[in-house]
Amino acid sequence: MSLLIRGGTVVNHDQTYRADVYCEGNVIKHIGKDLDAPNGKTRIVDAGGAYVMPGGIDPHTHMELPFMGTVASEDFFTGTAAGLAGGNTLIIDFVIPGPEQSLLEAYQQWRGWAEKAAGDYAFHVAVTWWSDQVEEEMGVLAREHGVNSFKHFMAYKGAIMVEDDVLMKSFRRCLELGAVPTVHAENGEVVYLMQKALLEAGITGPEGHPLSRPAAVEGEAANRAIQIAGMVGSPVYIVHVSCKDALDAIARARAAGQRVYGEVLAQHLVVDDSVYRNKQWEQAAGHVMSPPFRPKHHQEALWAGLTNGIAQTTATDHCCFCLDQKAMGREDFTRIPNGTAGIEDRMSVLWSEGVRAGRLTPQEFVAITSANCAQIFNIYPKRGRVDIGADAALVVWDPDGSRTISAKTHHQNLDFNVFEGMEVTGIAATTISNGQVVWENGQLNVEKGAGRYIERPTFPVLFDAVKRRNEATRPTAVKREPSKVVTP
Ligand code: URQ
Ligand code: ZN
Ligand code: ZN
Repeated sequence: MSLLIRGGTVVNHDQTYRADVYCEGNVIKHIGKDLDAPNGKTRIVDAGGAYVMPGGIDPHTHMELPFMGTVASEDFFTGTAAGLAGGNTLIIDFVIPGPEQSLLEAYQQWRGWAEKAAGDYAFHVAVTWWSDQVEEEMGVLAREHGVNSFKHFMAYKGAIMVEDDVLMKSFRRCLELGAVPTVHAENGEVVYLMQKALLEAGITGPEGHPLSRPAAVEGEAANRAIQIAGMVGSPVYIVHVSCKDALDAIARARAAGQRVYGEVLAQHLVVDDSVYRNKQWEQAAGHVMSPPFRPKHHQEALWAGLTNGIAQTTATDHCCFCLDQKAMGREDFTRIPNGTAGIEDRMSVLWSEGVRAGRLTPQEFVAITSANCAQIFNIYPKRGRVDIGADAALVVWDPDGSRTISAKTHHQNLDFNVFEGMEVTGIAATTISNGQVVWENGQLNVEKGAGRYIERPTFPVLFDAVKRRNEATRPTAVKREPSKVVTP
């Protein structure tokens, strides 16, 4: 199958130029002006002056996640398909082993679930406990299965939360393997105590959720993870940074030369904590996710973080629970399954509130929706760039197209949308995945199982250098004369 995208303007994170793009199978073969189709079988896509960008990469999703006593309603087929409708051509989802479950066994479980995917996928693997077996299996996953990132939850006490000792051991192991440790940074102990106090005070509704996990809870944990990574010498990637407190911790570390990355969710950029005071329980509960939506002033800090490079990637933490699932917490907000959706709307929200609003250039848009993530997780320029030899995973982006976001019309398997009613400008006109047109003229043309697992190699060069530096600065014991003190 060959495909020729004509009449578009190629936008990469570092260049913009008018060119046609010719793909054969899943590879971009030629880029240039006025290309001809080599034969009558080539599919022509008329870009009509729109932008031709690398397909979006969402580094944070949870399709069909078993969590808080239920299973997320979005599965790998419907979720990746909804992403394709929004211009997203790769997700990095999470394998989250149960208590003392083998990481490899959990990885095989998730790989099985993902076989139905319509779009491409990769996996971070969560370290939810520690043992010699975990240490060993991290190596197998890194060497043999293309996993170069390991997740750590500092929240969710009594479920998947790990303590500082596991953070340190796992960060050391990541450094050894050349893998990136990532963290959900909230102080799970403090959240647990604040939840208890709120319930005892009779606050059982969704308004209790943000009260139990204020920005300080995230700022402290982000700083702690960063300090531990600093002592180990590993990089660290903070997922869903939602507040200035966490951004400031990242900024301090980056200013000191530490390799720290920050990820911002599209939802946290435009939704604030007033949603939890909605008189309608469903409207408030539908917004329960962690970290929670914050007071509005944090949004400007997050936008600033994306434009000044303190944060590098955007994501959605797409983790869907329908309202009847959210109702599990009707009498107790701590039992409301945490999670919201965003995979279909992230790129339009970022274009509309970022580029159209004058905060981001089109090249910066490509950086934060695709290229930076591809570089951090070591799949650039195969992904994250329109270039010869790169994957034919592209989006023809219509900068002037507009749509109104609604659960009534979205392709996500969820009866709620945190962007409900939002009019966005900037839409995916055509999405190409694995060299096939999978979205055009508002229609999905997807196939169950067409999505591929994308392996992500580890970073030996960079990490070996860090290990050498660690070796060179290893403290040594002071050599002393025999003590003169006579012990009784
Ligand atoms: O914490 C996460 O990232 C998962 C469990 C999704 N839920 C959420 O509220 N963010
Ligand atoms: Zn999280
Ligand atoms: Zn998550």
